[in-house]
This record gives sequence, structure tokens and C-alpha cells, in this order.
Amino acid sequence: MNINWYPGHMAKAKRMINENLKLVDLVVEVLDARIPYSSRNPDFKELFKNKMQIIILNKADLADPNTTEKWQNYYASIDTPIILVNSKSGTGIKNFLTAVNKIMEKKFEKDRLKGMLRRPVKIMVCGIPNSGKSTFINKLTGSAPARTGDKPGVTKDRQWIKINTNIHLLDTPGVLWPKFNDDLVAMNLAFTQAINDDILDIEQLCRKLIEFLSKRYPDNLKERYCIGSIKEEPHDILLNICENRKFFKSKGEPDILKASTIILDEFRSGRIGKISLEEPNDF
Ligand SMILES: Nc1nc2c(ncn2[C@@H]2O[C@H](COP(=O)(O)OP(=O)(O)O)[C@@H](O)[C@H]2O)c(=O)[nH]1
Ligand SMILES: [Mg+2]
Repeated sequence: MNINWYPGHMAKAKRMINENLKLVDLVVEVLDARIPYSSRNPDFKELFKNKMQIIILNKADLADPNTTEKWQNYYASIDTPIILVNSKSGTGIKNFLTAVNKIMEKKFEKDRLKGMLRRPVKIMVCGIPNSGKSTFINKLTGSAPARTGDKPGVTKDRQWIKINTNIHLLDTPGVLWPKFNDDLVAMNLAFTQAINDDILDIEQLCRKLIEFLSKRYPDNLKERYCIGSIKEEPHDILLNICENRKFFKSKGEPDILKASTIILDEFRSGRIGKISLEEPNDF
């Protein structure tokens, strides 16, 4: 599956991020907890190398807790601060604010010694499309100034948002990178909707998801779709699901596209279970 998606607005957003970098004290990269590796933009590594950083593993409610724990241990081993967050419910938001204070302590102390008033911490929130940047910011403000959307690319303009007198945030549009070196990364981005479905072959994508689930989460697959055996090929499993759910076209043929769309949707909303697509030792 050859996927590439780097529309002009992403290149523009990357320039905007670069231009604003000098204004901010701290960069927050919002990752998708189901794909902590694939959702980390390799271009940001170079861009943010001189900035203090906090990583958010967002959508932690959708990820497999056992795998998430492995990721926590991994990040602890490389001394990188990460916070688990569910931006929909607000779990983890307090931990984030505590982490900001901790990481900024030295700066506050320096300012205080210089007799300066405490200035607000300026934070830029970055990440791939659809990782939940706007939802995360909305949860922080408690109201809803940052726009959110189900489709990638809803965040358009630059906007500073006051969380309180101590924290100002800049929401940024989702950015991917020009070329995915690894097919698996591209697919994981597609499964989790960081890549627009309009450019994808949904049936092929779903077969890939079924292939993955058969290997790593066979019980979830069996249970959700009432299938007896997962030894079959992904295509046969799809046919099986069409039977079970009565997805047929008018002439009685199985409606594979409908089944694929629904399976992807059920994965994305967590209805197949808490599923992580990658573990630290996959890489
Ligand atoms: N389950 C779950 N869904 C989330 C979470 N954060 C965001 N979402 C959903 O993910 C989608 C994209 O969120 P949005 O904030 O617009 O992403 P952005 O493109 O990064 O700004 C929306 O449907 C949100 O409701 C989360 O922590 N858990
Ligand atoms: Mg947004």
C-alpha cells in the first residue's frame, strides 16, 4: 500500500510552527497513544531540538493499557517526560499542568531572582492531524475556543489561547511529513485517521487491519464479529462478517466496502476494544 499525503497546507503549517518557535518556552507534542512511534513527526525532532518538550500520549482511553505501560517504561528509560491523557474526559490534564510547572521551575526561579514578575509560560501544541490537539486544549480551557473536527485538517489559523494567567497556548494545524519511509507507519496513520480516508483504499486498509488484529488481538476480533475461526485470510474474514451482519448489496452480493467502513469506524471509536497498534520493541 503506497500512501503519501503532504498537502500544501501542511508545509505552510510547518513554516508557521518554525516561525513561532522563538516565541515559546515549551513545545507539547500530542501523540496518539495507540501509535506513539508512528504519530511522532520525525521532522519535529530537528526542529525542536533546543526546546523544552513534553509529550502527551493522548487517546490513552483507546489504547491497550499493558502496551501503554511498556511505552511509559520506554520513555522513562530515555528520560523524556510523557503524560497519558484522555482529552475527552480530562483524565491526565492535571498531571500535565503539574509537569508544566515542574519543567518551568528553573525559569520561574531565574525570573524571580532577577526581580521579574512571573510571565506566562508560552506553549506551542503540535502534532499530526487528528491526534486531539484541539480537544486537549479545549479541556484545558474548560470552554471551547479551539475548534475540533473529526476530519483531519480542521485547525486552520494561528490562535493564542489563555488557559489561565500562567499559561498561554498556541494551537497549530496537524502536520505530517513528505515521505513515509515505512509502510507500517503509513498504515498506522491511516488506521487512526491521521491520513484523510478520501485518498485511501478502504477495503485494502481494512484487510490490513484484520490481518493485524488476527495476530495481536484475535479474541477481540472474534468476539466483536462473532467469528469462529481467525485462521482464514483477511478477505474471507470480511466475507464472514458480511454474512453475520447482513451486509449485502441489492443483488445479494456481500457489501465489502460497507463492512470495511464499519470495521474501521468501530476500531477508531474503540468498540473493538482497547487496542495499541505498536509496542516499543517493534522498532
Ligand atoms: N477517545 C478519545 N477521542 C479523542 C481524544 N482526544 C480527541 N479525540 C477525538 O479525536 C478527534 C480529533 O480531535 P481534534 O481535537 O479535532 O484533533 P486535532 O486535529 O489534533 O486538533 C475528535 O473526534 C475528538 O473527539 C481522546 O483523548 N480520546
Ligand atoms: Mg485541531
